[in-house]
Amino acid sequence: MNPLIAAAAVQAAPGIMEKSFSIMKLVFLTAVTVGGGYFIYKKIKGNTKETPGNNLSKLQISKTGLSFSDSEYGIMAQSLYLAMDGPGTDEETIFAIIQSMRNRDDLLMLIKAFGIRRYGVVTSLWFGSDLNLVGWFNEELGSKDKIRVREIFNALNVPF
Ligand SMILES: [Ca+2]
Repeated sequence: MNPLIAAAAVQAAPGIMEKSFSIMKLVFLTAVTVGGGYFIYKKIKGNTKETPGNNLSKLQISKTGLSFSDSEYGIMAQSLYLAMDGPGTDEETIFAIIQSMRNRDDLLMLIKAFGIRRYGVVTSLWFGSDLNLVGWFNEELGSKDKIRVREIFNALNVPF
């Protein structure tokens, strides 16, 4: 090697090392920032999605104030499922049912009776995701109907 080029390379080496080190630092800091930001975003998003159906086993329902029998909640939950499953949405049935809930415990029982059901274009196959009633409403209803549902839920002290 030409001694002059070799000398230049030796001189340049620390600069190159320093440069690649600072690029690595930048990559690392970017990863930490983006990763951390995403984590916080998921945390906040997850919190705003906290709805009663998220943990069905934790639902505290007082059975003394219920307006319907267990099997009636089951029938209404099934009617909601049929109103939403497959193409289209039967909003009329959905609102008729949720508007007949007279108190918080009624609505929680309905959510519990609905449970977690597979939501997808082709249901009961591998596609889609397992959603509670709130999740199904969010998938099936337009924004105006969601506002109506939120009003009904919130009037019964149930988050939506
Ligand atoms: Ca549908």
